[in-house]
Amino acid sequence: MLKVYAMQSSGNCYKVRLLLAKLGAPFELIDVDLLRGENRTPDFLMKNPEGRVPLLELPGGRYLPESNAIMFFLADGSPLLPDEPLARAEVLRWMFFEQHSHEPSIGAARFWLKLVKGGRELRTHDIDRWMEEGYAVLGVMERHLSRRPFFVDGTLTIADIALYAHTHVAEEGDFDLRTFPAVRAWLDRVAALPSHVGMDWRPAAGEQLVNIA
Ligand SMILES: N[C@@H](CCC(=O)N[C@@H](CS)C(=O)NCC(=O)O)C(=O)O
Repeated sequence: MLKVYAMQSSGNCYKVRLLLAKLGAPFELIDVDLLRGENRTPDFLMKNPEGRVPLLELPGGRYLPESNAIMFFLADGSPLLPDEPLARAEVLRWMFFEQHSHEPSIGAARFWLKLVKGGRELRTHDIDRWMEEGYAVLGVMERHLSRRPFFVDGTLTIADIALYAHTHVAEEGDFDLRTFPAVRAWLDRVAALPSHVGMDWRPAAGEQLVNIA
């Protein structure tokens, strides 16, 4: 069975759980407590030299880190990752955007302002930059989504899942989404699709997942 090493409140880890719920793939979830340094033990660093979650363990003992690489691997062959080369490249385009621009501003703000005790004081010097870059990112998403329902090909793909994970909790990082109606409508659209699960969701032991993808 697939194993996913993760922290429940991490947006990057949520991407993988949401995708696996949609694929109906059974998996074992292994909690890694970053605040207690469980990601920096010699054993964990053997699995992922970067010491980060999420991390996928495949049967046979191979490991794959990086949330978007994990999704690209798991979604292959499903409707969540198109076969057509240009559509596939567009999915990658938005996943690179997510990692290069979105996660370092919107994801980082939530991590430090919501999840880390005393994070606001520790990272005061970063807040203005996160806000400037994060609102620019939301503007890009708003322009794109004002003319289409999803990021690529008019249908849900892993590009949407990558961007949804941190955007739906952007307010926990002090972002105000009121002036981004197309982004808000897209968030509602994604959450209304079958087999959607929230960030709190974890597979119960023996739970039967239904493949809708
Ligand atoms: N680009 C990576 C980022 C992974 C990442 O930064 N994970 C955080 C949790 S959200 C982590 O493990 N931080 C612990 C550390 O860097 O020591 C991904 O998308 O998976």
